[in-house]
Amino acid sequence: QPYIPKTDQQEATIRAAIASCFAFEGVDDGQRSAIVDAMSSVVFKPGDTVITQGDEAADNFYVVDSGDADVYVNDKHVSSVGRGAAFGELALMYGAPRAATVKARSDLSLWACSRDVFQVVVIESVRARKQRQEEFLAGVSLLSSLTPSERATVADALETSVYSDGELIIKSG
Ligand code: 1OR
Repeated sequence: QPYIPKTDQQEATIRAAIASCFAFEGVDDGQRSAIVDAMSSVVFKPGDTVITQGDEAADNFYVVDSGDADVYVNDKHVSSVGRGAAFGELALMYGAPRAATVKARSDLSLWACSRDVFQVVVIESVRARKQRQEEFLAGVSLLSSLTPSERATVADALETSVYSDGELIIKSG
C-alpha cells in the first residue's frame, strides 16, 4: 500500500470522517490506519467537478480536508459537504454508477483513497465479517433449516446489540 505522511491534525480529520461513514463499519483499526496512510491530497478550483453522476468508472473515495462542495442528484442541489465529510463511497462499495454529482464551491482540498485500496480494505473486511456471521449462524439450531443463501441474507441483516448485566432483552407478552 502507498504511504503518504500526514500531520496529526490531518490524520485526525480523516479518522473522524471514516468513523462516521457507514462503509467503514466493521473495518478494524489496523485497516483504518492503512486507509489513512494511503490517502493522497488532491485540490480543485471553484466550479470544478469532482464526481459526475452516472460515471461507471469510479476511481476514488474522498474526505474533505478544507473547502466546500455541492452535491446534485439529477441536477438538483441535494446537499453540501465541508471539512471532515466523506463522500464517493457508494459507487465503490456497490460497484454502482456514481449516485450524485459533486462540485467544488470554493477552493477544495480533498484526501483521496483509490478504488484499489478501498476495495482491498473495505470489501475484504466486510466479506470477512459476513463470513464470520454466517459461520456463527450455521451453529444456531433454531436456524438450521435455512439454506446457505437464506442464512447469508440473515447474516447481512445482523447488527450488534449490547446489554448490561440483568437488562431486559425480551418481555413475555
Ligand atoms: P457515489 O460514489 O455514488 C457520489 O458518488 C457521492 O455523493 C455518493 O457516493 C455519496 O457519497 C454522496 N444521494 C446520493 N449520493 C449522495 C447524496 C445523496 N448525498 C451525498 N452523496 N442524497 C440523496 C438525494 C436523493 C442526499 C442525501 C442527503
